[in-house]
Amino acid sequence: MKELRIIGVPSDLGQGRRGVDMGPSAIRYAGLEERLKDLGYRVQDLGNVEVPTPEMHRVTNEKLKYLNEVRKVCESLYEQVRQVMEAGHVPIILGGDHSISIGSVAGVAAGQRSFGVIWFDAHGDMNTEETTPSGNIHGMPLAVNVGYGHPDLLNIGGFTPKVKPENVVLVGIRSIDRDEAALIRQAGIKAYTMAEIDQLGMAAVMKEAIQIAGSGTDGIHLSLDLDALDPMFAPGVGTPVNGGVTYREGHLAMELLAASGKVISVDVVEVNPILDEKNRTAQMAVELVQSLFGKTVM
Ligand code: NNH
Ligand code: MN
Ligand code: MN
Ligand code: MN
Repeated sequence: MKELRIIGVPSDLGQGRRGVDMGPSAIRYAGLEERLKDLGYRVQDLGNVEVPTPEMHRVTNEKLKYLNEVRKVCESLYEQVRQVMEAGHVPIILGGDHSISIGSVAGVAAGQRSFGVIWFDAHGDMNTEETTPSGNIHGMPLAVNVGYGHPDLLNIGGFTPKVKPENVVLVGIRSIDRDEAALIRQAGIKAYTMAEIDQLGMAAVMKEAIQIAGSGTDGIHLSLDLDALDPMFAPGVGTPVNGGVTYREGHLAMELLAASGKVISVDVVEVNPILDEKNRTAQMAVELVQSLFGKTVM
């Protein structure tokens, strides 16, 4: 059985609302390590990557807020994830806002020749400096991972792109910016909207998603943005969008990924304890990760 390694990244540099920097603590407090040990895994928590506080820095580029700081955090995370991958273990990266996935996917790419990505999110995260409505880098990580964006972000790890767009799938989207939609199409990334999940069912969508990310590759990285879930089940996120993935749909998706046996790494991001209700969203995150690592009823 694979060994699991937890890495916390307490960053809120990539988005506008404070609090998501407390995500790693909230997810740990919800019992992540113990629940994974219950499933029979050997688990080690490697602690947190060092992250600067936004108050210590000034925004110099309104279209790429905290670019330098985000880059540094992602470089440290890249290094850690690469080492975990090279040791043959499975990294579980706890955010933090979604900008950290620039570092985690870079690390996975360094340790794994060929892989696909399933990006579970209400948003596309396919903005660039040219298309961003907010200047927040958490709206850009998927674009960077497939090769679009600022050179400072593309160059993390010294190579780009990190993953081939034909092995990338978006699942759960329902809030896409206009010019962002054009880039998703141009890149050729398969995207399953909530409407398609309604029509086809989550089982069929995940079957196709696993096919796209997993066939002809050596594994799948799951980037799990908790705002993919409906705010009813995950209220503690910075940018909630109604009409999301239900509790059971979320678990079904994770269960199908577990059954595929292809998951090599995972990000769990955007949990904001300040906006949460009694740590429900962090608990939801832990439950989803349990399903992802094989928890079944009996
Ligand atoms: N698309 C918007 C932006 O780029 C919002 C992104 N927010 C997210 N992404 N939470 O997952 O600013
Ligand atoms: Mn070891
Ligand atoms: Mn996201
Ligand atoms: Mn999102």
